[in-house]
Amino acid sequence: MTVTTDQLREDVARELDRARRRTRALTDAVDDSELVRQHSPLMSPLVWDLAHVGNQEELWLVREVGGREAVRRDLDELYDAFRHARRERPGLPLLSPDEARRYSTGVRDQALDVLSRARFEGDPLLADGFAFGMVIQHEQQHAETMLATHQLRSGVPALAAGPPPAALVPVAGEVLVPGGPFSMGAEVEPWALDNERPSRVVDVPGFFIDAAPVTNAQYAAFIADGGYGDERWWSPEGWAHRQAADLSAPMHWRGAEGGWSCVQFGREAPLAGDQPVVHVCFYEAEAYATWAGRRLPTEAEWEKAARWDPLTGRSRRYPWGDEAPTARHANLGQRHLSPAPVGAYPAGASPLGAHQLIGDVWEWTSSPFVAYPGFAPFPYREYSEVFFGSRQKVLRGGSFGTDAVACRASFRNWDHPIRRQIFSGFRCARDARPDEVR
Ligand code: AVJ
Ligand code: FE
Repeated sequence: MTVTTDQLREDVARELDRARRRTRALTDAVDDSELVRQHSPLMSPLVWDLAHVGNQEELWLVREVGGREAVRRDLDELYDAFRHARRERPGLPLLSPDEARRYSTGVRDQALDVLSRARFEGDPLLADGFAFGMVIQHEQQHAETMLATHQLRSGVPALAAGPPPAALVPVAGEVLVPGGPFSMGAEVEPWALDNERPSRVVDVPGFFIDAAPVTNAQYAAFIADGGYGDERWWSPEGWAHRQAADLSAPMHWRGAEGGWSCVQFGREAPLAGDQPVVHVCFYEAEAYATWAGRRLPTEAEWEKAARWDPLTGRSRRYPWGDEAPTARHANLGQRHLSPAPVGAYPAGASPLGAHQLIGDVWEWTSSPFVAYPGFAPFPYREYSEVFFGSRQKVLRGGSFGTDAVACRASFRNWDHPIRRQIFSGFRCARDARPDEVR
């Protein structure tokens, strides 16, 4: 990056502050008794996330970068995600909400002092402010996790936001992505995480991908056609899970055929047919695609559709170019508490005409989460490496709950194929026949 040290410091301080305001908004929205409660065995109590983001910031910015004394070494064990599964976290002797707030604020004061003295040279951990960027993305990732916890909570609604923008253009059908090589993975992305690297050239045969994510109305047609009862559309594992978990509609849908509503952050409303479907697991996405005579895109296909510029052959940072996301480009950053209707972001479309690849819903791909060739863990194995080969699936593109700082067209998310408490949707793809590629 060609920014001055002062500029970088200013950018980092602003992003740290934005992340903390988001954390505080999500945790101040409910009273303390709710912060310590577990709303689902899939999720931590919010008070755990609150102190965990502070603990990671202490480990990386205060101790590692700053070379300073521990603030609270005794907390490392409690807030280590690998020591305690989420379901066990409410039983731990966690900091109280006030203690957690004070702890994270104390760490932040020290991190800002470390920032004011940081040199950003020599040390790869500090180049372009990477360690700060990593901690900022970490806090924003937990902000999305905390938003998913809010979605699982019952009781009086605690969060509010304006409705998403209306559709501006009609978007339907599929777009052809011509076959050929493209550069996959992060090249010049200063805050790209280890699993996005190294970039390499991948040859992707021609394929078609949907111009938009699958909508609620489209998904309801699959249900109406008996999709959940027809084993033909499901993979063997998918069918076994569909039976065991008794799936019959996306999570948070209520009612029945013809009269669906959905519950979002404690408010029930009629299902918006033109919004991307959200809260489906990988197996549901896969079954829909098979029913539709299609398939899920691979991770490489998704990234080529999102980044490849047919005019220059270059890979962009985002579908619309290299410019950071704004409110015109994508539904990101918890500005709205739902996906936006298909067609709401024409300014965010790719050169080939694929819309809403970034924002709205995370999109399941058919690819397992594995290392790119030449991968090196950086700076810690537990971010990505320990999850490679764990049969988790890659999701791409970010959701309405994802912050822009933790979202780009090379960004890789992953989860178990049964998970649907996350803001997950999908779009379909298919091979191009030889006569279709010319
Ligand atoms: C990349 C979203 C799968 O939440 O498990 C947070 C991000 N890693 N703290 C997760 C993460 C460590 C991670 N995901
Ligand atoms: Fe974490």
